[in-house]
Amino acid sequence: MPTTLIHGSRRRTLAAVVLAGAMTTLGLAGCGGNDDAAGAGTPAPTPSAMVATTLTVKDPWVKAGPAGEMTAAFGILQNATAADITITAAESPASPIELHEMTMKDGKMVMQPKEGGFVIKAGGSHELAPGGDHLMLMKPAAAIQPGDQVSFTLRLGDGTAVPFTAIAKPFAGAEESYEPGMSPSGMPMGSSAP
Ligand SMILES: [Cu+2]
Repeated sequence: MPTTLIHGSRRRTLAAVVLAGAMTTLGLAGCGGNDDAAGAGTPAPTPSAMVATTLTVKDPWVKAGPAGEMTAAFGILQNATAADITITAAESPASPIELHEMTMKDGKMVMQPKEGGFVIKAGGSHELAPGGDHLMLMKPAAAIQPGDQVSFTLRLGDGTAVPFTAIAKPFAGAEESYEPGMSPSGMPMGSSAP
């Protein structure tokens, strides 16, 4: 019996110490400010991790259009690294952005959010083009005029941010009302992408 009591009291002491420790940590996190918050979010901010990601966007452009109307951004995503890169999300001050793909549904090409994001194979490239994968500007806050520079940030699977700037161009084929007639064979135009 005495042994049990000792064990019991030791447990309580340990628990109290652990609890005190947890409270101290909580207190620090609450008052520590931005340094703590930033450090907690990034597992290992080593310099090598920063340069390991080399994703570039070649010839980026965005379809000019009026405020409030969906439009899309395109370009060629190039992966210069030896590992596949996944783009999980994109942002822009100009509009909320979604990653979209075109798919055949009931004999018609329609667009939908891309499950799992855009994957760019190691050493490869992935084209975002009208009729294929694209960055959808869901609701531009202001009109996008030809010649405008629109900034974007791609979010990669490892949390890396890849900023790029696209130039606005007029484009006759309305991405969001894409019809199979645009391609003579009726094949999805995105199939020409590598
Ligand atoms: Cu779309």
